[in-house]
Amino acid sequence: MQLHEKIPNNVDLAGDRKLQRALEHWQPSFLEWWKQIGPEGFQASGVYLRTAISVDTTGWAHFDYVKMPEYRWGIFLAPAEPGRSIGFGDNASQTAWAEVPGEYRNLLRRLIVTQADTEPASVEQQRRLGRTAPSMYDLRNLFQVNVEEGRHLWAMVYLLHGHFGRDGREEAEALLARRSGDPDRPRILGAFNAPIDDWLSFYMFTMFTDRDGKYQLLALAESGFDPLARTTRFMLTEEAHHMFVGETGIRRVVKRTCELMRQAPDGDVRSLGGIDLASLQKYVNFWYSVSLDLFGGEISSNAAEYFACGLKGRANEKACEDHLALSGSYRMPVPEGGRLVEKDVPLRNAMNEVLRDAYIDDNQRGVEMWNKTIAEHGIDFRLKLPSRRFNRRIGIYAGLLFTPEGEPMAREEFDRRRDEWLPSEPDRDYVRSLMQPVIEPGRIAGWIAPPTKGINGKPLEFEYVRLA
Ligand code: BYC
Ligand code: FE
Ligand code: FE
Repeated sequence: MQLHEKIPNNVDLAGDRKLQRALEHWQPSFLEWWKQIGPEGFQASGVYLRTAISVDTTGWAHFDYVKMPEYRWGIFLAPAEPGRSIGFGDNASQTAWAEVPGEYRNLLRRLIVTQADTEPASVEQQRRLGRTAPSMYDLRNLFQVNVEEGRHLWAMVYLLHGHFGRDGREEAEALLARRSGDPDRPRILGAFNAPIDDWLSFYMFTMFTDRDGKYQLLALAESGFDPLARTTRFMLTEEAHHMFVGETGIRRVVKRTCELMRQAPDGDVRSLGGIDLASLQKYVNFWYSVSLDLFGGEISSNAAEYFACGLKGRANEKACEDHLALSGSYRMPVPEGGRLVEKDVPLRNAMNEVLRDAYIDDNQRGVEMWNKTIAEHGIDFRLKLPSRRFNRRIGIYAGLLFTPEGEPMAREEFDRRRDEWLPSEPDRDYVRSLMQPVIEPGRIAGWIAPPTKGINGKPLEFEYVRLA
């Protein structure tokens, strides 16, 4: 463990002078990017942050006040498993690769660059949220997520510099040059170009979009390219907190809404400054569907190739029975002439869909927690995940129209009912109107309930951010 170097790491960076120099050269560009396009304001404030200092499952995190630009972004790989072999695909049982196999170089680079690109993109998307935080606790969580996404970028840039030579260095530069939402040089994947300028969207993003991160990282943690498997395995430990922020954030909004519903004589929570459950459902519909798109097409030769080569597996591949996936198939409803027809797709080509299934189940569990809160207040309303076909832009359902229940429908009816299902401009304006900063320690905005506990055993009134 080399914690006190310029770039903290557990990969013996000092033993590879060339790589160390390359990364130390990239570091100022990263910092320049962070200052330019990272969190707006608060850069001189002390934030009570968690910093990764080891990869032990216990005690890997250290909490203290840090100014964000001084955060110790480090490179940490999960410990090597001696004798690890590739767990799936045509190369199954071969020894896992410590170096990039020449024939897979382009495929691997593409996977790593795509993963890498999402990390700075999310920081850019969230950069203005600090100004409207509903509490100091939430403000701190936002910055925690932001610095860790920065570290995830470091994790991928380490792979690019360490294993892809000059191309890798160029890709690492390009990662700092693309910009979320920029029409000329956008981020690679759709959802990472949508602005996140209200806190409800932030919780939805950390619930649904960071969870795509979890499943993509689980699939990459199975990779035959061992450095990728090890780095993503450690990233997953940080990811859990991001999804916690989203899931509990929405749960707190739900709770507050329910309290207000019982206070408002006619149940109109907007008159009391709350977010109505119908609007929450629309935000769920939007963020869930754009996040489903991140899994790629239902029928994908790219996915088949990644699996065949042993580059990207299924989440928890070890629990699967057949690691070759050559004989199985996956039955899915495929649009044909305005109808849905059940088709059997060769399993390898359906790997994106297999991963999406695991993701959907995981989300369902979260929705049930929110519904428990609603039920506890005696309110007859349940939040639902819409059909996976609803509002899609990628894959076989893209460009077609479906109800939230997944039934095909005509354009005219969809247009008429759109605002029942997706946030309308007035809905967004209303939610934005609630975004007034509340950052005195211990205080909380009126549209969200306080968290049930603080960070790292600290009380809610703790000064999580020392404003400068
Ligand atoms: N937007 O065969 P197809 C995270 C492209 S999130 C735009 O259907 P494939 C995080 C695709 O590139 C996790 N384009 O899909 C979360 C292809 O282009 P070409 C990020 C898209 O390749 C929160 C074409 O459409 N990690 O960590 O099997 C905060 C047809 O492709 C999209 C990864 O994504 C889209 N949504 O699957 C911070 C893991 N989807 O070849 C961080 C690495 C597809 O025609 N990436 N396309 O030019 C992958 O595994 C795959 O690239 C994908 C796409 C699953 C994304
Ligand atoms: Fe990340
Ligand atoms: Fe994340």
